[in-house]
Amino acid sequence: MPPKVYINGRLFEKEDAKISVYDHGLLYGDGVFEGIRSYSGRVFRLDEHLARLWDSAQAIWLTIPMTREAMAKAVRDTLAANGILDGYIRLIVTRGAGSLGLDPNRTADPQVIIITDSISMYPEEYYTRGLDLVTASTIRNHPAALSPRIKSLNYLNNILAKIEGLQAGCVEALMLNHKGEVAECTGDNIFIVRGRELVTPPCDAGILEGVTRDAVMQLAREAELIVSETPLTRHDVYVADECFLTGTAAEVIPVVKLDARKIGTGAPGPITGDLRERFRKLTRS
Ligand code: PXG
Repeated sequence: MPPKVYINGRLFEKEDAKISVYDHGLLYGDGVFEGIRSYSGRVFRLDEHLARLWDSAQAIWLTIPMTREAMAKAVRDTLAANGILDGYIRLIVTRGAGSLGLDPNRTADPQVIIITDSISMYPEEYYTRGLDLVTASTIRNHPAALSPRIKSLNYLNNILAKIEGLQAGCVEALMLNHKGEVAECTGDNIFIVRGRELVTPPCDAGILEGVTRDAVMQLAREAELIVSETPLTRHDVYVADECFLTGTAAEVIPVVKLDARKIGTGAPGPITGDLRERFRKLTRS
């Protein structure tokens, strides 16, 4: 069955799913988005993703032209129309078509797009061996320039860091914030383990508040780990017992090297393994 894409309340065949070249989402990255997973027909933390989408829109003065309930229904209907049980959902709201100037008042209606597809996962060996990371020289957007808490269509900041990682042979790269602290990776949040303590940078370190990050902190508390949101330096990562990343696509993925320093034993650690297992149970039970 060819995929069907939702645009403004209608389903289009993939090749007919088109928006204007005058859309400010294309011209300026003026819009917001979400990446969501469906497991066995259940959408994981849809309310949290919609809350973040609405917060991102609010922060850029973009009014989403439907209710959250209608959006939730549209997501489920699009999954159903495509017969997808386990997959990936990309929700996009653009500012809409306008003139070639920046002025968003010259744009017409915001476009609401829902793409559902199969999920492209990291290969299994990355989970069993763990990832090597490098620190990108591109720092995360300064929160006073463009808050990393906004999941906007302008992802150049992350893409530049991703290219640096790829050029160094790494599929992810660590990004520091404007203070030189550890922020997050290009599409994943970062955690370290010290003894029975799990530490991740706080939201005001200039990060996206990941939905997976939140779920993993909750699981860690259930596992009776001490969980804290504390500013971290690269040194803290170098000397950690374990390190892992969280994200909608990656779920929980171990990190075994940063900037050619072996972390812990150099193999995925037991607490990472336990949290990965708990996350799998949460999403697949
Ligand atoms: N930080 C950033 C900058 C992200 O973009 C996360 C953390 C993890 O958040 P969630 O809510 O997913 O736990 C993200 C989200 C991709 C891709 O293709 C990745 C994201 C979004 C869109 C595409 O790798 N990550």
